[in-house]
Amino acid sequence: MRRLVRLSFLLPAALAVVSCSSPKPAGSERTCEVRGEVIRVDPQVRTAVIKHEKICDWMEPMSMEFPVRSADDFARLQPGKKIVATVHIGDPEFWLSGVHPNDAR
Ligand SMILES: [Cu+2]
Repeated sequence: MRRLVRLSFLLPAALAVVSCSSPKPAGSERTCEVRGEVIRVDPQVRTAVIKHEKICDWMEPMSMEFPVRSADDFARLQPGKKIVATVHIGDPEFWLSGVHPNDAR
């Protein structure tokens, strides 16, 4: 009987550990370099469709939409331009920063 009482105290503690470890901590964001060509931009919601090369181990080459948080970065994204940028990969959000023209080539 005494043992049962102890278990009933331990169970909620064990569940708390499990539920705390499933959402990733705030520091789990990582960054990768993005190289690609700007296809189009949407100033209303500040997103850019970029035809990108492979992005580290995160994504194969494709065209997709990236949210851009900074107005300065967004201003450097113009259709037809080749760029290098940084993608911040959070959970679940991702966004672009550090946009620069890619003059190589
Ligand atoms: Cu992609």
